[in-house]
Formats: sequence, C-alpha cells, structure tokens
Amino acid sequence: PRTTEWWRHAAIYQVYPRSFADGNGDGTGDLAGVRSRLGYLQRLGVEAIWFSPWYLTPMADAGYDVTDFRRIDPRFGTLAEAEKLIGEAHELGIRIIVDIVPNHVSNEHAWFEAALQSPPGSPERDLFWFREGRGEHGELPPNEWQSIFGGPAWTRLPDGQWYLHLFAPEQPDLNWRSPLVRAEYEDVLRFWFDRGVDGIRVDSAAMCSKDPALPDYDHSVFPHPHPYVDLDENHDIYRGWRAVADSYAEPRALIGEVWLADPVRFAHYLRPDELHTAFNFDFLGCRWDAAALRACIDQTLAAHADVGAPSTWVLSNHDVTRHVTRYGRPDTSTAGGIRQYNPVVDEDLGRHRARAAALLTMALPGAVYIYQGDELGLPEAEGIPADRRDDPIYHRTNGEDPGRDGCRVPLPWSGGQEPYGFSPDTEAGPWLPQPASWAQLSVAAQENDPDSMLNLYRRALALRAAEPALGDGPVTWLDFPPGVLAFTRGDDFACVVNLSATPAELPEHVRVLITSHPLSDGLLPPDGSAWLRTA
Ligand code: TEU
Repeated sequence: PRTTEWWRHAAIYQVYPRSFADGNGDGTGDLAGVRSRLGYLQRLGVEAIWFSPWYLTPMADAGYDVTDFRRIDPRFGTLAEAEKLIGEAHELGIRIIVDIVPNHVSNEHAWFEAALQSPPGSPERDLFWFREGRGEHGELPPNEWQSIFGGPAWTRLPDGQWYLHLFAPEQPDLNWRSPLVRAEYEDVLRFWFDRGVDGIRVDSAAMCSKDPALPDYDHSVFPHPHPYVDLDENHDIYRGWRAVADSYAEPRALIGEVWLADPVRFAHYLRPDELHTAFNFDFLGCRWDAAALRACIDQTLAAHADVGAPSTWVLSNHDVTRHVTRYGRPDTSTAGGIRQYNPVVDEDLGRHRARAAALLTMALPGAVYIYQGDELGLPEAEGIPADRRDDPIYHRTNGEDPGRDGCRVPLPWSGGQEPYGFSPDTEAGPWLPQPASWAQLSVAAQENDPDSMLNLYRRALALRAAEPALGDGPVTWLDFPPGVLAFTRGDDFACVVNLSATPAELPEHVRVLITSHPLSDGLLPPDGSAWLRTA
C-alpha cells in the first residue's frame, strides 16, 4: 500500500553528484548533468533521489567534509541551480533527499577556523572536542581512539592541544552538547525543507554524541568496534530534528545512516519521535545464502515492527564494494561484507545474482534503495592507479584497504571509450578512470536490449509501483525446499528466489509477472527469482 508517508515504500535512487553526469565538461559530475538526465531517472521509475553532499567542500572526503551547508560547491553548480533541480524533479513526481553531515564539518568551516584562532578553553573551541594530550609534555593523544579511516582519531595543533576526528583530520568532530551546534543544524534543516527538499539522509547518525570524559573502552566489556558509537544522547538530537520535520505541512523524512549491528539499538533510532527510516546495512552485508538472508530479513522485520517503522533494503552505496563484485565471489561464505580485499571475482556470476537480488529487494516490505549504476549492473572498478585514487581510506591505510573509489567511478552513458558520454567530448577526462570493459554496460548499450539489467530494473520498478501489495505491509513466508526463499505479499502476489544450485519448481496455477532469468522447462534456474500472480 502507498500513502503520503512516501518514505515507507518509495524506490529511492542515490545520486553521487561527482560521478553521475558532467554538464560542463570539466570531468566532474554536476547539477547540470543531473538536470539533463532527470528524464532518464523518471523513465527508470524512481520516486525519490538522495543526493550525496553537494555543498561547498575542499573534497578531503569527497564532499562529506562540509564548509557551508547553505552553499552549493562551485564544482557542482549554484544554489539557484539546485532550487531549479528540486522544482524540475517535483514536476516529474520525483522527491529530493539531501545529505546532512552532523558528526563533523570541514576543517575549512568558519567555526573550525575560528577555533584555530582562539585559545584553549575558548567558546570557539567548545564547538569541537579539543583536549590536552597525555604524557609528560602532552605529547600523547588524549585517548586511544582510532579513526575509522585508519590512524589515531586525534591531531595535535602547534599550541599543543589535540582535536578529535573520527574520520579524516580534515573532518573535526562537533560537540553536540553545545546548544549552538544543535540550533545551527536545525536551521540548516529548515533551510533545505523551506526550499522544497522532501527528506534528509543523516550521515553517521549513531556517532554524534560522545562521553565528555572521552574514556578508553575495554572492548571486552564495551562491544562496539568503535567506542564512540551509539550513546543515548544521540536520540535527543533527532527528537529535535523530528520536531522540525513534523512542522511542515508536506511530509518531510529523516533517513538515518545508522551503522549498528545490534538490531534493537538500531531500531531505537526509528521510534515515532525520532528518525523515520534507516539504511539496512545488515542486509547489505549479508552473504548470498538463503538461510542467512532469511534470518537477516526476519530480524529486520521484527526489530522494525517493535517500533512501527518501515524497513529498507539496499545492496550498494558510495562506501562499499558494488554488490555485483561482492556476489561474484564463488565462495558465497565471503560473498557479503562491505569491501572486497582482492578475492577471486566472477563478474557474470555476480551480475546473475544481482538480477535475482533486485527482484528480492523490490518485493520486500518497505523502501528500496538503488545506488547509481546498480541498474546497469556495474561491478567494482578494478586497478585504479594509486595516483588517481581519491579516498582518504586508501591513502591513510597505504592501500591496505582499497577504499571506495572503485564504487565511485563516473557512470557510462554511451560510446565505446572514456568518458562514455559522462562528459561532453572535451579533453578533460573523468575524475576517476573508467574501465575499458564498461562500453557494453552503458545506458545506450542496454537501452534497447529487453534482457538488459537496465530493462529488468525498469520493468520491475513499473510493476512494483502498480502492485498494491508491494511497498509497505506484511510478508508471509512460503515453505520451499532449502535454498529457496519464497513469500507472498497481499492476497495474490508471490516472490520466489532460488539460491540453491538446482532449478526450482514454482507453485501450481500461477502466472509469471517477471523473472530475473528465463525459466527452463518451467523451472526457476539457480540464482534466479520470479514474481508471480498466485490467485
Ligand atoms: O559513512 C559513515 C561510515 O561509518 C562509513 O564511512 C563506513 O564506516 C565506512 O565507509 C565503511 O567501513 C558516512 C559516509 O557515507 C561516508 O562516505 C563518509 O566518508 C563518512 O560518513 C564521513 O562523513
């Protein structure tokens, strides 16, 4: 069923502005590029677009280091263009979600520049986490916390104080105990809601509050991999944001990036006075295995039922290895996880499974997310030379972790070689190199192939939008042989996903609505899925 609470059932497309489409030929994606392809997104059948940050940024962490939330980065365009884009998308029936980053700002943000100019103990420094170091001369960091990107989570200033950054040194963490920080972000939300934005994706939502004692944690006692994750104080922040969102006549949604393994603590963020939905990273990281997926789906639905929130299903994003590559690991026991570490990958197997996974995610209850390029069946781009890599994770781990550039390569639209229509023909190449093999994966190459991934997504999204049983609502599991996931939605819709190694029989007297692969003698092939009309 579909209601005005669009976040409960929408098909949401993530645009990573730097790599979607380049309108001015400088090799970097921009809002002009997106505006010229809104028709493509409408034709695909998406109901909302989530933009990764488009704000003024030095690009130390690809835009997640924000200098000013009220300005569009000149690489992407202007505020006027963003407002036009919002209007044009609404004209096409597409909602807009912007990405807000509360945990930190850029080290070039006015607040941090003021803090650097101010003495220890000043109010300017109180907006962040500045501390004296340990050791005889304060030469050791205030605690042993490690940055998620590698290395210590502290950087020392010439005046001897250290400041906290859970991510890159260019991303100083904000002190959310400060009323100034809370007031500013609630005003930023109003700034975008006032401009017609329909939703906010909340970056690193479980990490904003810290125990002011900044203690080292005994990990045998405190289970979180990162000690600073998920303190109850976070919830106060989002109760304030929820009050802002609920003050608008048109429904505005708060969508949390909540990296929490504990489903109950995860669901706490989705209580009726907090965030509306959150990304389901358990499902994203789940290996391609029927029992594992079934357990993950059941756990997700139970946790969400407890707080009355809609679930969400996502397979890829700008932080993880693309799922065509993750699912392409022949050993399914390693076919989950969020980033690959040079395993053997069978790309065709991965794409085969990704087709089945697309129908699975679109049939499950709740909202479904599509990362740009999922609809083309793009794999992780391999072999990006070190001097072209941009991700601080790669650089801070000296390549130990290949980082996230491989899932951020500019999309292939047409043509037989770089820039594959991503940019108008100019001498400026795309900001990351595109693989030679991507010619046959481009939009143009798939446009008229009825069996392409692109047309599978188009057909499935159109069916999903037209099927009253899909979107929000219950799911009932059917008993099938091991390795086969099957469930019904509403009175007469079923989805069957065959993760076993042998063809699977479908129920009697059904009409097949769509399959990820042709049936063979009426049987569903291994790694295949189908939607059925049952009555
Ligand atoms: O990601 C938060 C986050 O924790 C991820 O970085 C994740 O832990 C990691 O990438 C996978 O191991 C958000 C954004 O999605 C990410 O792009 C930013 O780099 C990060 O916050 C800092 O803003």
